[in-house]
Amino acid sequence: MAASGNGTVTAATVGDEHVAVQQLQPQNKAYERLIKLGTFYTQQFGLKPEFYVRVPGRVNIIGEHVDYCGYSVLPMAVEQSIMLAVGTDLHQTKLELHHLDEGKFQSFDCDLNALDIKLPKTGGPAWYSYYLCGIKGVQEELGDKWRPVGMRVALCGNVPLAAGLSSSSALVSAAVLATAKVQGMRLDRKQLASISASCEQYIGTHSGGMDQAIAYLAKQGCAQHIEFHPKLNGTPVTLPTGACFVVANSLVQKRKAASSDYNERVVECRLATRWLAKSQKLPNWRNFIRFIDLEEACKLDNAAYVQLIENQLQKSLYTREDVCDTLNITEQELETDFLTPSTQHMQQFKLRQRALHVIQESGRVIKFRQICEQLQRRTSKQDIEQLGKLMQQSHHSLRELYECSHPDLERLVSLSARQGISARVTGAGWGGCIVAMCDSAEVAADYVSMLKREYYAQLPVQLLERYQPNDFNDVVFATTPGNGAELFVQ
Ligand code: NG1
Ligand code: MG
Repeated sequence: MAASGNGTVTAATVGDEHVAVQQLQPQNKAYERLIKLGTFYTQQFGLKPEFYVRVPGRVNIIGEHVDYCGYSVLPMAVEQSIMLAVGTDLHQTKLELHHLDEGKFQSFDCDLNALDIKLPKTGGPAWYSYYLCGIKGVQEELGDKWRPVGMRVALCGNVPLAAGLSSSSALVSAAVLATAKVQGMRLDRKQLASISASCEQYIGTHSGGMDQAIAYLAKQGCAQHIEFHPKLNGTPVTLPTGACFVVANSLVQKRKAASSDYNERVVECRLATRWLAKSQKLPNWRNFIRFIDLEEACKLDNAAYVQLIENQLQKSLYTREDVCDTLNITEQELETDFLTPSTQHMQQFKLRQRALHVIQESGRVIKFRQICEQLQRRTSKQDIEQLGKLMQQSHHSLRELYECSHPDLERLVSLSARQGISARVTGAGWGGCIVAMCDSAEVAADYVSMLKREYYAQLPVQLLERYQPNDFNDVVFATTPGNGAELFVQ
């Protein structure tokens, strides 16, 4: 049920074009956590919250490191989420943030007239910076129409941090939704997703829009094929009947915003695109930085694109000099036009490997979706095996060509393979989680027990102590596709 403008309550489904305001009810999945957060809000501010926001994390089934090149991805929302309890104060312009986990996340406040997202040289941004990104995104979207309004916020989250499950984007997207609501904007899901994707870049990561898109477009029961080009679109994809997806956290944390690995890959993709565009003698080759735009301009199919890369990018390592010579740019131009603040140190570029990964991975996403659609009409064991193969190929490519795996992720993937289960790193990598596909809930249960025994029980004692009481259920779990962003009133 949802409240409409005049206060009456009308039926609404999550996944509508806009985010409907729902009445918070005991049958809502997140009810208990939201009520607990509401109580915390009241303790902090002495008032009741005006509304609640819930934004989920996500697991990407296939299509890794392709979104920033314009290619489509296939994620689903997980149950874990970020939640906000929000109130406003029209008489002032202060933002106040209180995290339920006060020990870990210190309270924060600032004047909304002086928003300042600080990016320290080392250690990565403070937790509340992600919230500030969201506010800044809405402020820029509204331009002259922006009026700062005091916001009191209590928040909590159970998306594992720095684990490739998109805790950062869930927080940014939640901040965008809350701020948009306070500003009285029309809450269009695609528009909010785009604002959230652009403003997360204030954190310094040149990411694509996958996480923010699924945060808003997810629907219970299916994954989403998310396309970014020519415009943002989500198509529900029904996963094979019986298939059960398991997420396993390696417990290796990777704070992307505190390292340059991610942006280095983005830079290499942009340089490779420009290089290939020039090789095709396109008159406007200097305009290309995304693989997908070149594909369109040259009308390349996936196989022809792979061929082009193999012909034009033969070296396994390119130096600054190679790149500058071919692109007719000076080193200074390389630094200002291609290298981001965190990647100024780059001396060598693996253009061939990165390009091959992106183009082949983009092909795997399309195949994965096609097979899922075939499986809707007829179930075939071969098709399911084919999906597993695509996941294995994706992982292999991320390890060998994109170099974003980690020894502990490799251990998880090998243990999976030994049990006949296809698994791959999900999210940006270098740590974080794997996602595995099992044929049935029973197979998944066996698989989870095996990982608990063979991976988690072998962890160093300090870590073991932390997880034993709850049996690792928070770090290795089967997951089903949940809803995207939700807004509640009580
Ligand atoms: P995670 O793993 O959630 O940090 C990142 C990017 C995505 C995408 C994946 C790799 C952000 C906010 N998200 O996700 O856009 O590029 O890596 O596929 O940086
Ligand atoms: Mg993230």
